[in-house]
Amino acid sequence: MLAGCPTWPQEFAERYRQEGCWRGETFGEMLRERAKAYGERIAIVSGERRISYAELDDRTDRLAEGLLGIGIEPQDRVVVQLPNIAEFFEVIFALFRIGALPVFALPLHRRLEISYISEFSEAKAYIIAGQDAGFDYRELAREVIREVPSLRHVLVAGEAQEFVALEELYGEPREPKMGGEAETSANKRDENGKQGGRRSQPHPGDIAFLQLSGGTTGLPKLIPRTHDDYIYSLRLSAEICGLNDHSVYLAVLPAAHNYPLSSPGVLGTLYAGGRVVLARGASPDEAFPLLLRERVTITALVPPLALIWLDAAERQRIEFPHLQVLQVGGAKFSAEAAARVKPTLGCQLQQVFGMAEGLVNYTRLDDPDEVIVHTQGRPMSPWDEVRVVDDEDNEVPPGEAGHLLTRGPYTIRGYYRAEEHNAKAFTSDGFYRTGDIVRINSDGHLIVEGRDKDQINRGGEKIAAEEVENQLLAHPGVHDAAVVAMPDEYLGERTCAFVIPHPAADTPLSGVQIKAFLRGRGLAAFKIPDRIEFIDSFPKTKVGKVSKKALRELIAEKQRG
Ligand code: J2J
Repeated sequence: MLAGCPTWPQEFAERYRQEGCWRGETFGEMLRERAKAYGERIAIVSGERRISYAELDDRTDRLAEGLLGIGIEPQDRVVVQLPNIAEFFEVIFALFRIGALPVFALPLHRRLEISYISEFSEAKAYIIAGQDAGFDYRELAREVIREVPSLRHVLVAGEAQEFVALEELYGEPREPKMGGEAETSANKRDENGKQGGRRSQPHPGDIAFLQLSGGTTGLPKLIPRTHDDYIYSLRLSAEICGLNDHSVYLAVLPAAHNYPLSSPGVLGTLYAGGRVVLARGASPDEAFPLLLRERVTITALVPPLALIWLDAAERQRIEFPHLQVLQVGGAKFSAEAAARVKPTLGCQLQQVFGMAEGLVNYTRLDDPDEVIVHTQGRPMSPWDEVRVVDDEDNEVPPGEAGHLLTRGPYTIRGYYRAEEHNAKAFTSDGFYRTGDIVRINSDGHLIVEGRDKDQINRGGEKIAAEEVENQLLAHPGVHDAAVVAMPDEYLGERTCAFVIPHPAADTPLSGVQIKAFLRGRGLAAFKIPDRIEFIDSFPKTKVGKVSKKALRELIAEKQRG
């Protein structure tokens, strides 16, 4: 097991196993079994490519062999920053088979994020697309490898320039032996259970990958997920969403996000033997033709995108006869918009309130409209424990709003190598402090009322205020900075930075200059404040802390004009 990953106490692990939550599956074996069961049926559609389960399995083996060949070993960390292309899944399944750990970066991450997570996870390799969505990842890689000595390989899906092309690592296709299983050194086992004669099979209780947290702290936190716990979460998600081998899931959100990866997402669909269609863009222009051509049955959106789709579908008077379920989550979906889904798109809405740390709540497909439109659902597992508490961790009376705490068979017990932070983010008995303010109604459904964490939820994309503040403070002309959410009609929230200029600065600061400075430092564009307000001093709370509440009110008032 990877060091620095708190896991479940033994009694909990035993219970989760006994109750059948953890079935001892691993991702590598899961794909192997699906390939046996579904062979030539299509697993992934990516652009013009249609990849069968057998081919995915085979390419995964061949890539695993290539990765082993360049020295990627069990437990090694590999930063994966790929858009929604088939290679994303070939790469992660190959790493799963080796027992190496993907560290999921978002395509929008830039030098600051990638350098930090590579360094912190001591990653050995960095896997990128050559160029995508107008951005050259090779240029980013050049900067990152200068800063991170542990990175020995940059592998490129596409034109590699001075780096190694991922395609070169795939060994020769193999003819399957009788019985359907191709033998490669990556999956061949010797009599000691070692594969390829050099390593043992990943254990279901091992950490499978590291996921990035939405974050509330100055530096991003990494979430360790095991094969057992993650497969449980996607298996249950697939069940709740009614997935089977005829389901077609359209992935429009970047697959590195927990939501499109596992709720039930791409992995849940593959678990069910269905077909995954990878979209390169989320706009109606790109997604609608795919919905029709591929006869998509289920897809997942964040609220701002759902609004765009609803408007476009109404304008175009278009119908999607095969679409059964539209999932909306990642940020609060207004009841008004929720009520438009069924009449406009002719499919069932499912609200999803989840988190990369674990707990996922769903409205069920057969819930009454009232529940689907007005609540964010209920926990997916009977073993999810949720508590709603006041500031002193005492349970609030039923129906009242409070802080949501949770623990369960797929909710982490701590972040990777973050002992000090874990002591604050988890209770002493292992409940995760979600930072969400919720209320549970009389029939057990959760309603998200707000948030007590220092984070901005920009249309589903999470931004830790402290991380942006630290970057602002690096500017010599900035004396102090406080970052808050401001209401936005379209995204729900955008980011506003209040900045106190340095008294000794000789040239006056401008917002444009500060934004350029942040971009220059390599901060992802979605974290760059949408608005910068200069201020002489911050309003304070009674105990002398910066009052973010007062700042939020100030900017909301200014917006109202
Ligand atoms: C209000 N806030 C929500 C919702 C998430 C499924 C779905 C979403 C995520 C996700 C995920 C919300 N209404 N419906 O991982 O598997 C806010 C909460 C939560 C935070 C988690 C999944 N759905 N949120 O969004 O890790 O504040 O996961 O704590 O990105 O998003 O963010 P993230």
